[in-house]
Amino acid sequence: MGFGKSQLWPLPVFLMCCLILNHGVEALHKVYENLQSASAVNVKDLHRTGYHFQPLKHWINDPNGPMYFNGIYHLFYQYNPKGAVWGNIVWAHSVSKDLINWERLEPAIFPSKSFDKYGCWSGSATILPGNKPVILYSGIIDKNNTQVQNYAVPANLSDPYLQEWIKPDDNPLIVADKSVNKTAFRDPTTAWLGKDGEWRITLGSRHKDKGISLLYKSKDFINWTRVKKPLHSVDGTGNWECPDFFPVSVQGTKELDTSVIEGNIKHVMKISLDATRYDYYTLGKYNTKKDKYIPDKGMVDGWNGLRYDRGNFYASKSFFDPAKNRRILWGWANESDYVHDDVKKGWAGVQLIPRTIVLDPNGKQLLLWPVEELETLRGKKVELTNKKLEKGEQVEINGVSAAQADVEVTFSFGSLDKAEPFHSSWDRYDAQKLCSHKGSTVHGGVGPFGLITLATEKLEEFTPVFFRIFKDQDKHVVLMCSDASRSSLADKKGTYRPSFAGFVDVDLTDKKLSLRSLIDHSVVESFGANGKVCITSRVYPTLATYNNAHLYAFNNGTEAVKIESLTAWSMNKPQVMNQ
Ligand SMILES: *[C@@H]1O[C@H](CO)[C@@H](O)[C@H](O)[C@H]1NC(C)=O
Ligand SMILES: *[C@@H]1O[C@H](CO)[C@@H](O)[C@H](O)[C@H]1NC(C)=O
Ligand SMILES: *[C@@H]1O[C@H](CO)[C@@H](O)[C@H](O)[C@H]1NC(C)=O
Ligand SMILES: *[C@@H]1O[C@H](CO)[C@@H](O)[C@H](O)[C@H]1NC(C)=O
Ligand SMILES: *[C@@H]1O[C@H](CO)[C@@H](O)[C@H](O)[C@H]1NC(C)=O
Ligand SMILES: *[C@H]1O[C@@H](CO)[C@H](O)[C@@H](O)[C@@H]1NC(C)=O
Repeated sequence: MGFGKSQLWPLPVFLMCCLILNHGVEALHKVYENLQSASAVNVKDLHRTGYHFQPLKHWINDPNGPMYFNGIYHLFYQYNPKGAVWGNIVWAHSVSKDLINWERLEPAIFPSKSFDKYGCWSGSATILPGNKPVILYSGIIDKNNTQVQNYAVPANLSDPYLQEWIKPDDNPLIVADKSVNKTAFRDPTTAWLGKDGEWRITLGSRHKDKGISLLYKSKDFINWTRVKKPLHSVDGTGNWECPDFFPVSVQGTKELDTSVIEGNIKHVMKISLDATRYDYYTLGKYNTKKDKYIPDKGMVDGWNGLRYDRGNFYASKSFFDPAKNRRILWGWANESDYVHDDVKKGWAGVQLIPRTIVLDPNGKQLLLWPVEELETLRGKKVELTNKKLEKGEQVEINGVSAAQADVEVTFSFGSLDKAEPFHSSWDRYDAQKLCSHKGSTVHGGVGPFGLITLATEKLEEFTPVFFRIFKDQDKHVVLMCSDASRSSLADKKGTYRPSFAGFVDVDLTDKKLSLRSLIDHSVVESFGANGKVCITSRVYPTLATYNNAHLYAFNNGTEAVKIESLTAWSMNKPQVMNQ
């Protein structure tokens, strides 16, 4: 699960935990006791999203227990019913028929018993044989943050919305044995069934600086025993949160239930690294005999590894959707402003647009893409084709609501000859650093070119999403950036405005690069090269808001680029009903 923010705050705070890793990275989790039950008086609309998932007010974090059951998608999420900062966490609950339009229900799980009195933290749903959903979640049992694993079941399986959940008295199901760290012991996954007929789950933990994904087994889902060796662990990565472990199909058109453990598949192991607050994954093989996950050769296992998203995206969780044979990923984007801004706004956090997960045909990474249902919100459309952009040119995309839009564009370029050299001193893993000094205003050879989102006419405020291509001996390096550094004129020193970036492992033989951006007031969620690199930025423009926001395509590279095709849509608001 994810906590609140790690920014300085002048009021006295209660320091909950502090981990210092051998890399010198430090993550401070602060709990704002004085604010966590300060109910929002006014909920500010400015910067609230139009089509992303948000409750009416207050704090949200991790998506929990997503599932499809009898024609309905369920989304639970960590929610503070009392304030706009982390605290008082319950499992809020919403249901949908299409992952886009939602109905809000009463919280499904909230502290009430000795085994979850101090908190109901993250967890997952499993549909047991006989079509019986069960939720596993982490309960906090004392003021020392001791964690246990509990289960909950629907009170009435005939209720199509499964509104009421029961936490049976034989909870907790799993307590930490002596060799396990009971305060880093949380976030159980969806269970999968082994060939021996036993269920397995994994959950996040640590031992000193080693990140661990503990493995538990059970015949009946009630009596769980720890498998001595963890499913996976990596030295020097610190605390692991919200692990996710699932198969992806190799060359398949259908994705797979979590219990598929053999066949033409690879396994994905995703970890939310508490120390850096990003979601990392590797691809590999699940050795079912040894009950061990083994990453493929060449995979980087740690904070230089592959990420679902290079920006504000954490504590994600996937589920298998049997209705459309796909795997769907939910991820949480926190705010990038200050705690006192959130208290003033009366809200904090959004769930990003659910994404499908498939294996890249190259077998080396995943491709993520917004679920097709999002397209039902597309309204007014404008198109642009065959538009050449010389160096320094930009073209405005008129006719759509630029603050609430979906844009798909394909750029092409005649030649890569002018690509700038990639210096050997640059860190191959630190795209963000490169983007921070090779931003959109720094002219290049091939690129920077891309979109300018949430912009004022004279670019006093703008969030560019763009590519830049470098030459590195016999190959090319493609940098993709989503740069928040000039996104807002709000005068705040030291505000978190990162130049999020990633390197795109893409074949450039056809001399084309595609980009899709979902723009939603304070969210810019972008997908490069069909979902090879995704970057989410949270930004707070002061002028480029509502009808004053503009959208452009631009080129600041010597090599002319062509917009092969660009389609932009104004996005409608989904229907969200309250019960
Ligand atoms: C919490 O930890 C302190 C210090 O280790 C200990 O004295 C206390 O008994 C613990 N409280 C509970 C409720 O476990
Ligand atoms: C269970 O849900 C069904 C459908 O909503 C309803 O008709 C029935 O009365 C419920 N049963 C109980 C015991 O609440
Ligand atoms: C156990 O976890 C807590 C919370 O992350 C941490 O402060 C502590 O150092 C951990 N202990 C060990 C031995 O890893
Ligand atoms: C729980 O499972 C373990 C391992 O299968 C077994 O040894 C133990 O007897 C079981 N306990 C209960 C109460 O059934
Ligand atoms: C392109 O470069 C010019 C000149 O440096 C700069 O004024 C402009 O803002 C740049 N465009 C973008 C999108 O950064
Ligand atoms: C989101 O907020 C920023 C700015 O406060 C922090 O730097 C990030 O660590 C935080 N991300 C998460 C996942 O909590």
